[in-house]
Amino acid sequence: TPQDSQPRTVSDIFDPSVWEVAPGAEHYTDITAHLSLDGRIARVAFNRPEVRNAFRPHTVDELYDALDLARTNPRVGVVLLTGNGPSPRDGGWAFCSGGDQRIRGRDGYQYAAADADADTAHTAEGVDRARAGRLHVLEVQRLIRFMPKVVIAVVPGWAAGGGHSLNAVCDLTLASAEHARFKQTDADVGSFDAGYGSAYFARQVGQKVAREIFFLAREYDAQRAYEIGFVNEVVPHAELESTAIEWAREILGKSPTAIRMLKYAFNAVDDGIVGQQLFAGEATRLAYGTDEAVEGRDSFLQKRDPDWSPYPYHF
Ligand code: S0N
Repeated sequence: TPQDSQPRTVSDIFDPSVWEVAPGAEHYTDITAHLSLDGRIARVAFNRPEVRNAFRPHTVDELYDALDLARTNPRVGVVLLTGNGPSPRDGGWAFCSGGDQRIRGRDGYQYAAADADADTAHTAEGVDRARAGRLHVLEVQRLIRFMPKVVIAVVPGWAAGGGHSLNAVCDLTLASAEHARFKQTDADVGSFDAGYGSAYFARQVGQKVAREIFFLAREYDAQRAYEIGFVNEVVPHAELESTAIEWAREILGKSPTAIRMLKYAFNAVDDGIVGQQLFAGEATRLAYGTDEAVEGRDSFLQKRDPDWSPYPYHF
Protein backbone atom coordinates (compact mmCIF):
# COMPACT_ATOMS: atom_id res chain seq x y z
CA THR A 1 0.00 0.00 0.00
CA PRO A 2 1.17 3.59 -0.44
CA GLN A 3 1.61 4.06 3.28
CA ASP A 4 3.99 1.09 3.58
CA SER A 5 6.55 3.06 1.63
CA GLN A 6 6.34 6.04 3.99
CA PRO A 7 9.06 6.98 6.41
CA ARG A 8 7.65 6.71 9.92
CA THR A 9 9.79 9.50 11.25
CA VAL A 10 8.64 12.51 9.22
CA SER A 11 7.34 14.18 12.35
CA ASP A 12 6.09 12.93 15.72
CA ILE A 13 2.58 14.19 14.96
CA PHE A 14 2.57 13.07 11.29
CA ASP A 15 0.13 10.23 10.58
CA PRO A 16 1.72 8.10 7.81
CA SER A 17 -1.54 6.24 7.19
CA VAL A 18 -3.18 9.27 5.56
CA TRP A 19 -0.34 10.56 3.36
CA GLU A 20 1.82 9.43 0.48
CA VAL A 21 5.00 11.08 -0.78
CA ALA A 22 4.09 13.66 -3.44
CA PRO A 23 5.35 12.84 -6.94
CA GLY A 24 8.69 14.59 -7.40
CA ALA A 25 9.30 14.97 -3.67
CA GLU A 26 11.50 11.89 -3.25
CA HIS A 27 14.71 13.85 -3.78
CA TYR A 28 14.01 16.70 -1.35
CA THR A 29 16.55 17.06 1.45
CA ASP A 30 15.34 20.12 3.37
CA ILE A 31 11.59 19.70 3.17
CA THR A 32 9.08 16.89 2.85
CA ALA A 33 6.03 16.99 0.57
CA HIS A 34 3.05 14.67 0.77
CA LEU A 35 -0.40 14.31 -0.73
CA SER A 36 -3.41 12.92 1.09
CA LEU A 37 -4.37 9.50 -0.28
CA ASP A 38 -7.21 11.03 -2.29
CA GLY A 39 -4.76 13.63 -3.66
CA ARG A 40 -6.79 16.64 -2.53
CA ILE A 41 -4.59 17.99 0.30
CA ALA A 42 -0.88 18.77 0.04
CA ARG A 43 1.35 18.77 3.13
CA VAL A 44 4.63 20.64 2.70
CA ALA A 45 6.96 20.73 5.70
CA PHE A 46 10.30 22.25 6.63
CA ASN A 47 12.57 19.38 7.57
CA ARG A 48 15.55 20.89 9.36
CA PRO A 49 14.35 20.52 12.95
CA GLU A 50 17.89 20.62 14.36
CA VAL A 51 18.04 24.35 13.43
CA ARG A 52 14.38 25.10 14.27
CA ASN A 53 13.58 24.60 10.57
CA ALA A 54 15.64 27.59 9.42
CA PHE A 55 15.77 27.89 5.64
CA ARG A 56 18.88 28.09 3.52
CA PRO A 57 18.62 28.93 -0.21
CA HIS A 58 18.35 25.25 -1.11
CA THR A 59 15.41 24.90 1.32
CA VAL A 60 13.66 27.80 -0.38
CA ASP A 61 14.25 26.26 -3.84
CA GLU A 62 12.62 23.02 -2.68
CA LEU A 63 9.80 24.87 -0.97
CA TYR A 64 9.03 26.83 -4.11
CA ASP A 65 9.10 23.65 -6.19
CA ALA A 66 6.76 21.75 -3.85
CA LEU A 67 4.30 24.62 -3.50
CA ASP A 68 4.25 25.19 -7.25
CA LEU A 69 3.53 21.50 -7.83
CA ALA A 70 0.62 21.85 -5.38
CA ARG A 71 -0.54 25.03 -7.15
CA THR A 72 -0.61 23.37 -10.56
CA ASN A 73 -2.11 20.06 -9.40
CA PRO A 74 -5.81 20.33 -10.30
CA ARG A 75 -6.85 17.84 -7.60
CA VAL A 76 -5.21 19.76 -4.75
CA GLY A 77 -7.55 22.27 -3.10
CA VAL A 78 -5.81 22.99 0.20
CA VAL A 79 -2.14 23.17 1.15
CA LEU A 80 -0.83 22.66 4.68
CA LEU A 81 2.52 24.35 5.37
CA THR A 82 4.20 23.06 8.51
CA GLY A 83 7.48 22.06 10.15
CA ASN A 84 8.63 18.57 11.03
CA GLY A 85 9.87 17.85 14.52
CA PRO A 86 10.89 17.62 17.19
CA SER A 87 14.59 18.44 17.04
CA PRO A 88 16.62 15.29 17.66
CA ARG A 89 19.08 17.48 19.55
CA ASP A 90 16.89 19.00 22.25
CA GLY A 91 13.27 18.06 21.53
CA GLY A 92 12.34 21.60 20.49
CA TRP A 93 9.55 22.17 17.94
CA ALA A 94 9.46 24.68 15.11
CA PHE A 95 7.37 25.81 12.18
CA CYS A 96 10.30 27.83 10.79
CA SER A 97 12.91 30.14 12.33
CA GLY A 98 13.54 32.13 9.17
CA GLY A 99 16.75 32.54 7.22
CA ASP A 100 19.68 30.37 8.26
CA GLN A 101 21.90 32.89 10.00
CA ARG A 102 25.00 30.74 9.50
CA ILE A 103 25.05 31.35 5.77
CA ARG A 104 23.81 34.91 5.62
CA GLY A 105 26.25 37.01 3.62
CA ARG A 106 26.67 40.75 3.28
CA ASP A 107 24.39 40.77 0.25
CA GLY A 108 21.78 38.26 1.35
CA TYR A 109 21.58 34.51 1.68
CA GLN A 110 24.50 33.31 -0.36
CA TYR A 111 24.71 30.24 -2.48
CA ALA A 112 27.92 28.95 -1.01
CA ALA A 113 29.26 25.60 -2.20
CA ALA A 114 28.66 24.46 1.36
CA ASP A 115 24.96 25.09 0.89
CA ALA A 116 24.71 21.67 -0.70
CA ASP A 117 25.53 20.17 2.68
CA ALA A 118 22.79 20.73 5.22
CA ASP A 119 24.96 21.33 8.23
CA THR A 120 28.02 22.99 6.86
CA ALA A 121 28.51 26.59 7.87
CA HIS A 122 28.91 29.46 5.43
CA THR A 123 31.96 29.85 3.31
CA ALA A 124 32.42 32.69 0.84
CA GLU A 125 34.13 30.35 -1.59
CA GLY A 126 32.12 28.90 -4.41
CA VAL A 127 29.38 31.49 -4.32
CA ASP A 128 27.32 31.59 -7.50
CA ARG A 129 27.31 35.37 -8.02
CA ALA A 130 24.18 35.36 -10.15
CA ARG A 131 22.23 33.78 -7.34
CA ALA A 132 23.94 35.41 -4.37
CA GLY A 133 21.85 37.80 -2.38
CA ARG A 134 18.61 36.59 -3.89
CA LEU A 135 16.02 36.88 -1.11
CA HIS A 136 13.89 34.38 -2.93
CA VAL A 137 11.82 33.50 0.10
CA LEU A 138 9.85 36.52 -1.10
CA GLU A 139 9.01 34.53 -4.23
CA VAL A 140 7.63 31.81 -1.96
CA GLN A 141 5.56 34.40 -0.12
CA ARG A 142 4.09 35.56 -3.42
CA LEU A 143 3.39 31.98 -4.47
CA ILE A 144 1.43 31.38 -1.26
CA ARG A 145 -0.34 34.70 -1.58
CA PHE A 146 -1.24 34.38 -5.25
CA MET A 147 -2.13 30.69 -5.52
CA PRO A 148 -5.90 30.33 -5.88
CA LYS A 149 -6.02 27.70 -3.14
CA VAL A 150 -6.20 27.97 0.63
CA VAL A 151 -2.83 27.65 2.37
CA ILE A 152 -2.98 26.81 6.08
CA ALA A 153 0.04 27.40 8.33
CA VAL A 154 0.16 24.50 10.77
CA VAL A 155 2.46 25.79 13.50
CA PRO A 156 3.83 23.08 15.82
CA GLY A 157 6.55 25.25 17.42
CA TRP A 158 8.60 28.36 16.75
CA ALA A 159 7.60 30.77 13.97
CA ALA A 160 10.38 33.37 14.10
CA GLY A 161 11.87 35.93 11.72
CA GLY A 162 11.17 34.92 8.12
CA GLY A 163 9.19 31.96 9.49
CA HIS A 164 6.88 34.44 11.18
CA SER A 165 6.54 36.22 7.82
CA LEU A 166 5.57 32.98 6.07
CA ASN A 167 2.93 32.41 8.71
CA ALA A 168 1.65 35.95 8.12
CA VAL A 169 1.16 35.35 4.42
CA CYS A 170 -0.71 32.04 4.81
CA ASP A 171 -4.50 32.26 4.66
CA LEU A 172 -5.17 30.58 8.00
CA THR A 173 -3.13 29.51 11.03
CA LEU A 174 -3.55 26.61 13.44
CA ALA A 175 -1.13 26.57 16.36
CA SER A 176 0.02 24.01 18.90
CA ALA A 177 -1.27 24.97 22.35
CA GLU A 178 1.83 23.59 24.05
CA HIS A 179 4.70 24.45 21.70
CA ALA A 180 3.78 27.19 19.20
CA ARG A 181 5.68 30.42 19.81
CA PHE A 182 5.84 33.52 17.66
CA LYS A 183 8.61 36.08 17.64
CA GLN A 184 9.63 38.67 15.10
CA THR A 185 13.41 38.74 15.46
CA ASP A 186 14.16 40.76 12.34
CA ALA A 187 15.30 43.83 14.27
CA ASP A 188 17.44 41.67 16.58
CA VAL A 189 19.47 40.29 13.69
CA GLY A 190 19.58 43.35 11.44
CA SER A 191 17.09 42.01 8.93
CA PHE A 192 13.65 43.24 7.91
CA ASP A 193 10.75 42.02 5.87
CA ALA A 194 9.23 45.29 4.73
CA GLY A 195 6.43 43.68 2.72
CA TYR A 196 3.88 41.06 3.68
CA GLY A 197 5.76 40.12 6.87
CA SER A 198 5.33 43.58 8.39
CA ALA A 199 3.08 45.93 6.40
CA TYR A 200 0.49 43.29 5.55
CA PHE A 201 0.85 41.70 9.00
CA ALA A 202 -0.13 45.10 10.45
CA ARG A 203 -3.38 44.82 8.49
CA GLN A 204 -4.07 41.58 10.37
CA VAL A 205 -3.28 42.72 13.91
CA GLY A 206 -3.42 46.52 13.77
CA GLN A 207 -0.61 49.06 13.62
CA LYS A 208 0.18 49.40 17.33
CA VAL A 209 0.44 45.68 17.95
CA ALA A 210 2.46 45.07 14.78
CA ARG A 211 4.92 47.76 15.80
CA GLU A 212 5.21 46.25 19.28
CA ILE A 213 5.88 42.82 17.80
CA PHE A 214 8.62 44.12 15.50
CA PHE A 215 10.18 46.85 17.67
CA LEU A 216 10.39 44.81 20.88
CA ALA A 217 10.80 41.32 19.38
CA ARG A 218 9.05 39.68 22.29
CA GLU A 219 7.80 36.11 22.41
CA TYR A 220 4.06 35.34 22.06
CA ASP A 221 2.49 31.99 22.82
CA ALA A 222 -0.35 30.48 20.79
CA GLN A 223 -3.09 31.73 23.10
CA ARG A 224 -1.80 35.31 22.98
CA ALA A 225 -1.42 35.13 19.20
CA TYR A 226 -5.02 33.92 19.00
CA GLU A 227 -6.18 36.84 21.16
CA ILE A 228 -4.24 39.32 19.01
CA GLY A 229 -5.75 37.82 15.88
CA PHE A 230 -3.07 36.05 13.90
CA VAL A 231 -3.95 32.49 14.93
CA ASN A 232 -7.33 31.00 13.99
CA GLU A 233 -7.37 28.16 16.49
CA VAL A 234 -5.19 26.90 19.33
CA VAL A 235 -5.06 23.11 19.17
CA PRO A 236 -3.63 20.45 21.52
CA HIS A 237 -0.25 19.52 20.09
CA ALA A 238 -1.07 15.86 19.45
CA GLU A 239 -4.20 16.86 17.49
CA LEU A 240 -2.60 19.63 15.42
CA GLU A 241 -2.24 17.76 12.14
CA SER A 242 -5.55 15.90 12.41
CA THR A 243 -7.28 19.22 13.08
CA ALA A 244 -5.55 20.74 10.04
CA ILE A 245 -6.87 17.88 7.92
CA GLU A 246 -10.38 18.47 9.32
CA TRP A 247 -10.18 22.17 8.40
CA ALA A 248 -8.90 21.25 4.94
CA ARG A 249 -11.73 18.74 4.41
CA GLU A 250 -14.29 21.35 5.43
CA ILE A 251 -12.86 23.82 2.89
CA LEU A 252 -12.79 21.09 0.23
CA GLY A 253 -16.56 20.78 0.68
CA LYS A 254 -16.99 24.32 -0.66
CA SER A 255 -17.20 25.58 -4.24
CA PRO A 256 -13.66 25.85 -5.71
CA THR A 257 -14.65 28.92 -7.72
CA ALA A 258 -16.15 30.67 -4.69
CA ILE A 259 -13.03 29.95 -2.61
CA ARG A 260 -10.77 31.23 -5.39
CA MET A 261 -12.75 34.43 -5.91
CA LEU A 262 -12.97 35.03 -2.16
CA LYS A 263 -9.21 34.60 -1.65
CA TYR A 264 -8.50 37.07 -4.45
CA ALA A 265 -11.18 39.44 -3.12
CA PHE A 266 -9.54 39.39 0.34
CA ASN A 267 -6.13 39.97 -1.27
CA ALA A 268 -7.12 42.65 -3.75
CA VAL A 269 -7.46 45.58 -1.39
CA ASP A 270 -3.87 45.17 -0.18
CA ASP A 271 -2.26 43.99 -3.42
CA GLY A 272 -2.87 46.99 -5.67
CA ILE A 273 -3.06 46.39 -9.40
CA VAL A 274 -1.55 42.91 -9.05
CA GLY A 275 -4.44 42.03 -6.73
CA GLN A 276 -6.91 43.49 -9.20
CA GLN A 277 -5.20 41.60 -12.03
CA LEU A 278 -5.56 38.26 -10.26
CA PHE A 279 -9.20 38.88 -9.38
CA ALA A 280 -9.91 40.14 -12.90
CA GLY A 281 -8.20 37.13 -14.47
CA GLU A 282 -10.60 34.85 -12.66
CA ALA A 283 -13.54 37.08 -13.69
CA THR A 284 -12.40 36.84 -17.31
CA ARG A 285 -12.13 33.08 -17.02
CA LEU A 286 -15.74 32.99 -15.80
CA ALA A 287 -16.87 35.36 -18.57
CA TYR A 288 -15.27 33.17 -21.25
CA GLY A 289 -17.69 30.45 -20.22
CA THR A 290 -20.75 32.52 -21.20
CA ASP A 291 -22.67 32.39 -24.50
CA GLU A 292 -22.10 36.14 -24.77
CA ALA A 293 -18.32 35.75 -24.90
CA VAL A 294 -18.63 32.84 -27.32
CA GLU A 295 -20.72 35.11 -29.59
CA GLY A 296 -17.92 37.69 -29.53
CA ARG A 297 -15.35 35.09 -30.54
CA ASP A 298 -17.55 33.44 -33.18
CA SER A 299 -18.58 36.72 -34.80
CA PHE A 300 -14.90 37.58 -35.28
CA LEU A 301 -14.04 34.17 -36.69
CA GLN A 302 -17.13 34.19 -38.96
CA LYS A 303 -16.37 37.77 -40.14
CA ARG A 304 -19.85 39.09 -39.20
CA ASP A 305 -21.24 41.66 -36.79
CA PRO A 306 -21.84 40.25 -33.30
CA ASP A 307 -25.44 39.81 -32.20
CA TRP A 308 -25.63 40.94 -28.58
CA SER A 309 -29.45 41.07 -28.53
CA PRO A 310 -29.93 37.96 -26.33
CA TYR A 311 -27.76 39.50 -23.61
CA PRO A 312 -29.45 42.09 -21.38
CA TYR A 313 -27.86 45.01 -19.57
CA HIS A 314 -28.23 43.52 -16.09
CA PHE A 315 -29.20 45.82 -13.26
C1 S0N B 1 13.64 30.46 17.07
C2 S0N B 1 14.32 30.71 18.42
C3 S0N B 1 13.59 31.83 19.17
C4 S0N B 1 14.23 29.39 19.22
O1 S0N B 1 14.93 29.51 20.44
P1 S0N B 1 15.31 28.18 21.25
O2 S0N B 1 14.12 27.29 21.34
O3 S0N B 1 15.95 28.64 22.53
O4 S0N B 1 16.36 27.38 20.34
P2 S0N B 1 17.89 27.73 20.01
O5 S0N B 1 18.76 27.07 21.02
O6 S0N B 1 18.06 29.19 19.81
O7 S0N B 1 18.05 27.04 18.60
C5 S0N B 1 18.27 25.65 18.46
C6 S0N B 1 19.36 25.46 17.43
O8 S0N B 1 18.87 25.97 16.20
C7 S0N B 1 19.76 26.97 15.71
N1 S0N B 1 18.95 27.97 15.00
C8 S0N B 1 17.76 28.47 15.35
N2 S0N B 1 17.34 29.38 14.48
C9 S0N B 1 18.28 29.46 13.53
C10 S0N B 1 18.43 30.24 12.35
N3 S0N B 1 17.47 31.10 11.94
N4 S0N B 1 19.55 30.10 11.62
C11 S0N B 1 20.49 29.22 11.99
N5 S0N B 1 20.42 28.44 13.10
C12 S0N B 1 19.32 28.57 13.85
C13 S0N B 1 20.40 27.55 16.94
O9 S0N B 1 21.59 28.22 16.61
C14 S0N B 1 20.60 26.29 17.75
O10 S0N B 1 21.71 25.58 17.26
P3 S0N B 1 23.05 25.43 18.15
O11 S0N B 1 22.59 24.72 19.39
O12 S0N B 1 23.96 24.65 17.30
O13 S0N B 1 23.50 26.84 18.41
C15 S0N B 1 15.80 31.09 18.24
O14 S0N B 1 16.50 29.97 17.76
C16 S0N B 1 16.02 32.22 17.32
O15 S0N B 1 15.84 33.38 17.70
N6 S0N B 1 16.45 31.93 16.08
C17 S0N B 1 16.84 32.92 15.12
C18 S0N B 1 15.60 33.56 14.51
C19 S0N B 1 16.03 34.59 13.48
O16 S0N B 1 16.53 35.65 13.86
N7 S0N B 1 15.87 34.33 12.16
C20 S0N B 1 16.29 35.16 11.09
C21 S0N B 1 15.42 36.42 10.91
N8 S0N B 1 15.58 36.97 9.59
C22 S0N B 1 15.06 36.34 8.55
O17 S0N B 1 14.48 35.30 8.64
C23 S0N B 1 15.20 37.04 7.22
C24 S0N B 1 14.61 36.17 6.17
C25 S0N B 1 14.65 36.70 4.83
O18 S0N B 1 15.32 36.07 4.07
C26 S0N B 1 13.89 37.90 4.37
C27 S0N B 1 14.59 38.76 3.61
C28 S0N B 1 13.98 39.86 3.05
C29 S0N B 1 12.64 40.08 3.26
C30 S0N B 1 11.91 39.20 3.98
C31 S0N B 1 12.52 38.14 4.60
C32 S0N B 1 11.69 37.35 5.47
O19 S0N B 1 11.64 37.70 6.66
O20 S0N B 1 11.03 36.41 5.03
